[in-house]
Amino acid sequence: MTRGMGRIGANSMMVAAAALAVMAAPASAQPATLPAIFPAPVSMTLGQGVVALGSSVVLVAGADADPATVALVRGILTSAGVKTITTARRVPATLDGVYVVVGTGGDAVVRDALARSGARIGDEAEGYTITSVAQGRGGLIALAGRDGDGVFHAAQTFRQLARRGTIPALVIQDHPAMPIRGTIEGFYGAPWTMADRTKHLDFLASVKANTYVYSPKDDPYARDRWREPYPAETLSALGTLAAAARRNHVDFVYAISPGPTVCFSDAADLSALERKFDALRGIGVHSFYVALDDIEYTKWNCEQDKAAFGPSGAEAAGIAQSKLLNAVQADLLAKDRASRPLIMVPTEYFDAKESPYKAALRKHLDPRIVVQWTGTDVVPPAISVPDAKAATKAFGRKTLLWDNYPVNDYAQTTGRLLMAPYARREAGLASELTGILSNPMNQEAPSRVAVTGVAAFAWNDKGYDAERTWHAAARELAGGDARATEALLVFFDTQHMAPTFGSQPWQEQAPRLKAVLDRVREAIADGDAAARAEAIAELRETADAMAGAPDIIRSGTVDPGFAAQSAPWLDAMQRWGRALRLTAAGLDAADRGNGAAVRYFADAKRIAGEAAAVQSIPGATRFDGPIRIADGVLDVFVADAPTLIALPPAAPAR
Ligand code: 14T
Repeated sequence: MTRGMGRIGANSMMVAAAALAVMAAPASAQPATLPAIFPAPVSMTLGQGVVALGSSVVLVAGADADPATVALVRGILTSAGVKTITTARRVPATLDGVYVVVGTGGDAVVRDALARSGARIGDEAEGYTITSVAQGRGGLIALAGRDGDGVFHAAQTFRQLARRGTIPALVIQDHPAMPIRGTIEGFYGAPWTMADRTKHLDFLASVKANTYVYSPKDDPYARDRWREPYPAETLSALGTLAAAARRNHVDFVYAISPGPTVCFSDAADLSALERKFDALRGIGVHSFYVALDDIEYTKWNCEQDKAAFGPSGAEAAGIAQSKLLNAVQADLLAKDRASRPLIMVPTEYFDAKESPYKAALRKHLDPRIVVQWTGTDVVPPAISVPDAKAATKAFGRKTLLWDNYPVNDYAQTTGRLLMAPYARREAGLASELTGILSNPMNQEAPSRVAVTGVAAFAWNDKGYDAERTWHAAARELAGGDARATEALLVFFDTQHMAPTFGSQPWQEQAPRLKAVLDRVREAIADGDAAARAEAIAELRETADAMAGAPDIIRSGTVDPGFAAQSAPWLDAMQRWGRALRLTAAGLDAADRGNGAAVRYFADAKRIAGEAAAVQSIPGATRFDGPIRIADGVLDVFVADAPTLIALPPAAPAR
């Protein structure tokens, strides 16, 4: 636990104790408890009493409050069971009901509402303050943003608070640690569908992320045929997406990858790039990106570059790329004063080692241009503050981390979903990074497990708890249902292993399952009869949970997109669960000297064979192949089990 969380904890205990004393009288009264909010807010302090939302609420929107955010707050209230929402322009001194005030600190009604809790809005971009005070039978809740984004984030936190129906008196002060937080659809293989992307943008908003980069490697118009205009239909679909992003306070960034064919010194190619961006600007895109990863940078694509920049090589490539991108940056600003800085990923994106190429970028690339980098490797095992410091030094500016997690487009991820907690990024990185973009999986909904962690870490790296955020992601996908949440966690455990480009994985396989299987091995090897029976009983329950989880996940409580995109994994896990159940029956029979053990083990082996043969959906993921379920842990145990205990003679066949 970090120090930040500790402080919230200690505070809450003292204040909660006080609240309890005030409210102790009726037997039905629940103590006010500190809510769990993800991303973890910077600070959250309980006050005294609670505000029950009840059936009617008065909504007071500040004059400058964004109507879309106000509509969002209305929706949240309705979902929380509020039947009647009336509006007012002021809040009475003595509360005669529940008031919800929404707006920025520019509005007196908002400032006055905060003042009743002695709170004010901080200066940080995207920051917000939420206060709730209980007074008599009424209450006042203020959702106050430092800016429009801040009001929107306050509403997203309010969504989590309002689920309880009863909101404790509290003060939340919050703002992001990193200015850029989100995802880059930057993988190889089947791109997301427009429907996936639309849902993803809603999801990003819910975890207070603010950036989505469109950069699927398999969009021909963004890479191989980058000079050609988009078909009208695709362009219009991208425009719809950009509008969905805007509604969600997410910056939609369009990325182009001209590297495979570009001629850096050719004015016609600069024009082609600008024309492409102009077309996207025309449909409402205001942020742009040039990707120069995974290209050959030691030979020119045209003779003209040799004349302009000299013989090809890493340093010359750095100069040529800088020249082109600086021109693009200047064009963006000339056409749109409010345009955000251009973002780029360099050709050397996978380490922070000093090199002639990086020196050229440092020296020549417009300092306004944001540079991405993936860590100490393409898929690094961890990212530390010193790593990021080295990148700042090498690229001559704070970098925007491109985190290749949970992307599953490389050979080592064949047959896997990567659904371990987002871990091993050092607290303190916010001071060395401008932000983090996660490169997700071909599967959008399963990617949310890790991306929730990325967004929460980038929002508050010092208050981030990987494990609790992981649980929160499961709860969210399960629509708050406890049984479905547990089923998802059983599934995530079988997809816990995170490979790297090296031979050692950076996250271990199936830690929960392994602990159970280890206990069985130990009890059988060294335990007495009672210990063996207990361990085998636990194994049976674990197997039942695994065999039963897929039906729960497919039943509709969990996001249907999640079940569809993980279909072959759920199928395989169900079969593995049955194989493990038969293995438990075999061990139990053998332990009792029952000859049926042999048949149980044989059946387990057959079902395990079927489970191991389940294949990925052709084309849905990069590198098709057999689905892996807790591989190296589960398959090994099922194979080993019959050898752990002496088998009684098989029951004679009848
Ligand atoms: F630009 C980058 F930061 C980056 O990571 N580029 C690609 C990315 O599109 C891909 O999804 C990711 C994971 O496979 O890694 C990069 O692609 C590679 C890099 C390699 F070194 C693909 C194969 C490689 F051998």
